[in-house]
Amino acid sequence: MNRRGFLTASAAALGAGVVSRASAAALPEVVSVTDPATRPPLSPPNGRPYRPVVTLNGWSLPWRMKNGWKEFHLVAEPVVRELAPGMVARLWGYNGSSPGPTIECVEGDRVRIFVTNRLPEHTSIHWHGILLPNGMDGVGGLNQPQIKPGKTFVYEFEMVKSGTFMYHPHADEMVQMAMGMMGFLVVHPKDPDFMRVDRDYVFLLNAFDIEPGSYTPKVNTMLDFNLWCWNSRVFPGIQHLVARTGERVRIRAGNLTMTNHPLHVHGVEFEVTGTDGGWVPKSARWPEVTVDVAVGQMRAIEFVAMRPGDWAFHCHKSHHTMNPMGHDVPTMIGVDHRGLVETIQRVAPGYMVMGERGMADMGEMEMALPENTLPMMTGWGQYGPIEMGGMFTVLKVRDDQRPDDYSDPGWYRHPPGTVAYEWTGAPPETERRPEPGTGEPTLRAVKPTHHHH
Ligand SMILES: [Cu+2]
Repeated sequence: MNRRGFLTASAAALGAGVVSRASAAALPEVVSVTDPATRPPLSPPNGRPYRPVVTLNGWSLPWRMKNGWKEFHLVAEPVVRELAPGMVARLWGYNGSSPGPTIECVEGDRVRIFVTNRLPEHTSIHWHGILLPNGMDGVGGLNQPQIKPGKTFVYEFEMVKSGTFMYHPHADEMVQMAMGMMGFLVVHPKDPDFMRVDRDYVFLLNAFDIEPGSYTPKVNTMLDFNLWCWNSRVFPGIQHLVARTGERVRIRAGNLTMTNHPLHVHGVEFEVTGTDGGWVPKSARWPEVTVDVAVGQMRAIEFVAMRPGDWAFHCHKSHHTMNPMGHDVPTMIGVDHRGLVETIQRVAPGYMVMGERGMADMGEMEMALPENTLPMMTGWGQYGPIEMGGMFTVLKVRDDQRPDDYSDPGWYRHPPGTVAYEWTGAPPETERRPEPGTGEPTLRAVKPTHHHH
């Protein structure tokens, strides 16, 4: 799916799937995108120049300039979102999408954001991390009256500092965030060379609880979510990231789930260069390969893509790299249950238990699943099933990826002699286990150094 629909055409074009609805009043037109393809970076047609970001499986909201104000129009509404091929969810979002479109502007911009509510209940929008007048902060009841269904409110403020921010409702929050209402907000530096990178990816961490076979998230779930998403997508539905060897890459992730996510990138070492509080000074950075993004936090990481390859990029909580499974599945490792399962399947087709050899069998098993349900572990690589779901994707670094080309280069062609290979000599002989107290280090005993041929 990653090649499908990723448009490399002119940067300003939003491409197929974009619908413009001319507004009767003087409101800015409503731009709506309903398919989950990653759109190319939206180059600014006017206003201050900046290097645009790429939203994974998302897009940036166009604006209009009016008397020196940058005007955006967000519409809160029910949406249908494909989480990965084979599953769609009925969510709430903005302008046809969940998450809503990314809003990009520049330090010093005066911004006017119209928010129209097409939900069945009231809402509001909070601009997470933005320094603004108190009455624009969007906490319903505290800073403003709620936006009733059918009404439009206007937010106006100046972007006083650059950085990485988010927007989300501060009204019936548990329901509205559980339904997918959120979006990314990037304020670019006034000086385009400040913190300049070659590629700048953004996405939100979000989670849903959708029963296998159903379409709508359970909104009273507090912790026990079963779909762990980046921008309301799960592997293998999450866009791959691409970079050219030697390029400087930034990835910004904001966490609007109810738990933390240790994000782990293979093949690089990175530094945290920004939070939702601002940019991190050079003297305060250190090398990392995993960064924990806590609830309500945003982290911007930067690295130089040094080594070509297909590098895994995922949350390090292993249950977050899986799609839904029954919670009552017993561990059956070591149990021979073949006869039993066949018997049960005669009366309950589709019945299964966790494999006696672990769960890897499920990566390639064609199981009978309820409709609109994803396999627990899925996605194929060039060597077989990847056995992942949820918060997992691939960072593809290539020597020949052209600058500003975001198209998928396919799987990495490993140079000969650089792939782990099978040992075809004699299998190991029985290992020696020295008696305790013999003084012989255990470490030596497990080394296969005493083979007789
Ligand atoms: Cu996680």
